[in-house]
Amino acid sequence: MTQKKILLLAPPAYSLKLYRDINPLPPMGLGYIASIAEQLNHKVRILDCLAEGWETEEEIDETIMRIGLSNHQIKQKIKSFQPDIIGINCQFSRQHKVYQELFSLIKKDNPESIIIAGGAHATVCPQEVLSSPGCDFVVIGEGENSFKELLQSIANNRDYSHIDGLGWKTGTKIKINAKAQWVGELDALPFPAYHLMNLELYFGLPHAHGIRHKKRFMPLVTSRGCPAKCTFCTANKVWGNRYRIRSVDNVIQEMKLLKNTYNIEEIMFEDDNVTANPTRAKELFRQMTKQKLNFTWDTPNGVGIWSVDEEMLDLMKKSGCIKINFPVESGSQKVLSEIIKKPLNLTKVKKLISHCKKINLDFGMFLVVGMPGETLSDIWQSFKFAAKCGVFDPHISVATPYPGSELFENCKKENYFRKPFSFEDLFIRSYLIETKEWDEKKLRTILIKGKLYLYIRRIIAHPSYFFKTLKKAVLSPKRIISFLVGF
Ligand code: B12
Repeated sequence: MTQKKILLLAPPAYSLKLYRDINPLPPMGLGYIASIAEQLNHKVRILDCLAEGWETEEEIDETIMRIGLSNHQIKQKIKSFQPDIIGINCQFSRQHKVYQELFSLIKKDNPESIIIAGGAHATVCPQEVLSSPGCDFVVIGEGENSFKELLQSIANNRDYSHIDGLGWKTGTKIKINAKAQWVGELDALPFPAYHLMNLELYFGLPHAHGIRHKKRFMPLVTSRGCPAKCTFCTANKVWGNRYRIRSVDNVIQEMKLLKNTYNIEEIMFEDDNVTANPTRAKELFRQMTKQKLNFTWDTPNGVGIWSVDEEMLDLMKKSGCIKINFPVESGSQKVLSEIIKKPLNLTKVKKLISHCKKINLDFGMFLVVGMPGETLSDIWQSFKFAAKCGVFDPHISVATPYPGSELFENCKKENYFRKPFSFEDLFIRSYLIETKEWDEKKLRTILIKGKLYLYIRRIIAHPSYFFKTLKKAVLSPKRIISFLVGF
């Protein structure tokens, strides 16, 4: 097979100017497909334009800036490597314009190169991505097998039209093979190509998908998919409908690589649901302790609470877990079961939180408000539920319909979008929808009232908190400003 030069690229990103609502993280998806390309003996490089250009801001308009390498810098990097194939990670629908920009920019200077898009956005909107000038192929969902077959076809000048989950162009027509096949045995996959990532760029950032506690941290993915089918989530589009796990041995091997080769001290499990198979999860945490891996770790995406019990919490704590997030989403069992469709019984949550307090394991709670069908009194129940559990600062998102989710289809069908849908609006405080129960104003009002209620409940539970915040405010007025902005 002819050896090709392959550049895998994580694009720059648009962010709010007010505060950076994006942060760099070692690009795991590109790491996996880079390893596949290396197995085929291609010459591979990974370029993370966001991390490499983290200090570079370009003003786009009054509210938006672009962070990352400039177009000129990207062109220079491409020129110096002269790749035959360029793979682009198109992860966020909100960033779709950056992807379009890159396709055109790269193709203009390198008309012979082949441009392949993959990632969560390319998965849910393959037609839109492929219709952008410059993009030659789209790989839908889990990328390893389709990418491998595509590289083999390109290198051997063979037909690729049979490849599972592949989108391509013939003249002006777009063809898409639906994604139907998934990796059967995750242990058979190579580890991500960490050696191709400039890891020092990420180390020491205070925020990387949540607060980091140690300088040298890494994301790690031990399973794919989630057995739940929450209506706002699109995880199943990328990973299919079956929850698949890596074996404990296989994960421990990767952990040892991270520890011994890269001196990693902290791990963030980026699984959609690391505990969904409790037997495997418990054994993993047992082995992390037994083998003295000594990682600090957390689960920024939260875990399926239904799969957690007190024994699991003990094992987590013992193996280095620093914080567990409970994605409760709603304090109304009706909303949870009938609207969000999460298989969680709320009666479990309070008991687990009490146990966290007992063993001194920090915890957080995720809530989502503004699901169609939810009433203002349902939303209020969520605030009350959080307070009852002793969680006074839950992370509250406003329901946002992402393409590919059941929620998105429902909002389209029932006309819940309050203005024409635009990819740019896809972030958690964009108030994209309204129903007959509420509109943006009512949601904003109830959010402020809810936060105030939780603040007061906190002071009732811990009167010293009031004096602490007062002291902090006097010592650092900046804090009081950010507190008010938070409101
Ligand atoms: C880590 C993460 C983040 C990090 C990203 C850090 C970074 N700079 O990359 C942070 C915290 C910043 C983040 C932010 C947000 N995120 Co996020 N995030 C994730 C998460 C949990 C993990 C990504 C990951 O590493 N996966 C593991 C790797 C192995 O999978 P992968 O990247 O998908 O790669 C595979 C395939 O996609 C494919 N592939 C990927 N790239 C390529 C390229 C080529 C060429 C090929 C062939 C194949 C290929 O092959 C890979 C191997 O199979 C995913 C959920 C998930 N489980 O994937 C959500 C996810 C990507 N995020 C999502 C969302 C919605 C957001 C936010 C909008 C939420 C918000 N707070 O508003 C913001 C957007 C930020 C912004 N301003 O644009 C959605 C995206 C949906 C969408 N269509 O936009 C996801 C899919 C979650 C979900 N279930 O809905 N996120």
